[in-house]
Amino acid sequence: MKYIDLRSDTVTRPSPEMRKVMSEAEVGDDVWGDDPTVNRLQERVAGMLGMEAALFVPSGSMANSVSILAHTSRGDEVLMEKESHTFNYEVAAPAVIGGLQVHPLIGKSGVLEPEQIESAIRPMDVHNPSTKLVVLENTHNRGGGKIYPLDKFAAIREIANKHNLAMHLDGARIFNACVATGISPKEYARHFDSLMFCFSKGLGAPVGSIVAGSKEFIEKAHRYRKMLGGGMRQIGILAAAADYALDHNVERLQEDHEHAQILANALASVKDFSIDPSAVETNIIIFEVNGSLSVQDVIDRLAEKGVLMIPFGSKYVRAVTHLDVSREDVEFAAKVAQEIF
Ligand code: TLP
Repeated sequence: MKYIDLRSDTVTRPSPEMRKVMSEAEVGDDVWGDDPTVNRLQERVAGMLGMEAALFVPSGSMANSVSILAHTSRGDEVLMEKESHTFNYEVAAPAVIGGLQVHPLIGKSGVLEPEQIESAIRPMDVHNPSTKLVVLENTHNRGGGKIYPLDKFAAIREIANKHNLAMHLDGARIFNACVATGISPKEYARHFDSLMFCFSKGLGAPVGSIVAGSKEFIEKAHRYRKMLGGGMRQIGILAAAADYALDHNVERLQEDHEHAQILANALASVKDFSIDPSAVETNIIIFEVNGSLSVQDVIDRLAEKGVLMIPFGSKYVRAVTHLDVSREDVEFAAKVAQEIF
């Protein structure tokens, strides 16, 4: 049976064209700084983001971890949103590896108000941890692909400047936000000390994320990447896929957003599901399961018909559109959901 895999945009497979550029990539030992394809990619991304330097890392989780470590010292406090990826899905790395205290704040679809940040900053006192860093997420995964409004970043930046805090953006899906709003990656990055994004999600590369910031920040992040076992060797083959993804797979994210709308509208017509299609801003669809149905029932019955989604907490299901899912696939998934529920 053909499966329409909407579990995540991480499930995309490299296309034949992407595999071709990978096979032809010039490589060297990247731990020695010798891989020309990696070096070119890092320079390209730093330029795109208006940052001094960038560092290729194996995963989005490592990008966030090295960034959080590079901005802080043991015992510091980090502010982040309660539903953020860094708080929920990174195996408590800030606490375990960084010796940090995470202070989660409750946002609306992942978006925090500047006043919430300001009132969470601890005053200097012998009793208190030092608040050092704010981590934000755009688009927001558990917020249903919510785009963080740019003016909120600007307002939070002002507060951060006043209190000497660093700001890191988990921009795993930053290009979804850019394509949906027309705001450039540089315009988002301007408000942050560091920004990471993933090549391995909607951009369709098999592996890799990148983090950008000042030269000094990247030097620190580089040491932490080595400490965490992320120093890799002839990875020009991966950087070539990432470079190809930037050239070919950014603008087309708009299609994924259109497909998400088709699916969200269809799901909204199902009696036992609740979803507001106008809240679906990019490629992530989260809907609530009501009545006597359990989330697992929904997942299982869809899977029997070849449509894969994942549970997102006890009452919600997540579907994500991406470049390996066509318009026909999405229409089929929508029809299946409408027929069986
Ligand atoms: N997200 C994955 C899962 O881990 C939930 C997914 O399927 O959506 N930041 C954000 C906002 C993410 O969504 C993810 C991955 C990461 C960071 C981590 O990236 P990886 O998986 O490369 O470590």
